[in-house]
Amino acid sequence: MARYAITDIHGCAGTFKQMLVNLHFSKNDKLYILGDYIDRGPDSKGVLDYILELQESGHQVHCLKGNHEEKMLLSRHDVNQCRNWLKWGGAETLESFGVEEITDIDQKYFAWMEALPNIIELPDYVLVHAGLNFLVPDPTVDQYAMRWIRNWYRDINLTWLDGRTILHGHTPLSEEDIREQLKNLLDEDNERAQYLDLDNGCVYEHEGRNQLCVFNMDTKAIHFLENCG
Ligand SMILES: [Mn+2]
Repeated sequence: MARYAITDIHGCAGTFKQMLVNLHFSKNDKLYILGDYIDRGPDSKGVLDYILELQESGHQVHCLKGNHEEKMLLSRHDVNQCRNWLKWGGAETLESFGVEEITDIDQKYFAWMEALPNIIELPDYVLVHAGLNFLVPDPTVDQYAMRWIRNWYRDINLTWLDGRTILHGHTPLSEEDIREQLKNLLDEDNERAQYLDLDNGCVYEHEGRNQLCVFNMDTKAIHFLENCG
């Protein structure tokens, strides 16, 4: 049994599926996905369908809500939100569903997204999409920050964290920067480095990005898979 974390798939269904093949992902394993399943990439519908299929067949896939899911949910009833969402990669999402209007998408996808939590707390990990607002005494109160916050590492409250590690996505990093964060995380003398950003910008065709990153939460090994969609 293994526990894995990945994030920010952004419509890269082919890469996501290949990743699970490479992991030999089975019903004995757990997969945590930290949000942003959709937008920008070529097959957002394919990503959602695959996750739903895995969950329905009894695989342990636990999903968080990302800011892109929030934006899509808001776009159903708000013209201005929808205009922004289309520019943020929502147009590609509509295309993957083969529809022109967001209201033509099957309700089951919205119901699934609406039910997603913003945080999963485990004995050894805290999982969020973007990060935590440590400027308030209890960071679990600020649910908005969990989906949107950036540049929050300096504020981490180690007392609240209580020895756990924060895994998140949302801010794309190069492979080199992710490996550096992991090195700091594993360095016992570096007690403030209790975080790991797993977003390697799978959907972005930049040097050092364009890969899906998976973290084994038990062995603490990290693997990168080049976008193959
Ligand atoms: Mn995001």
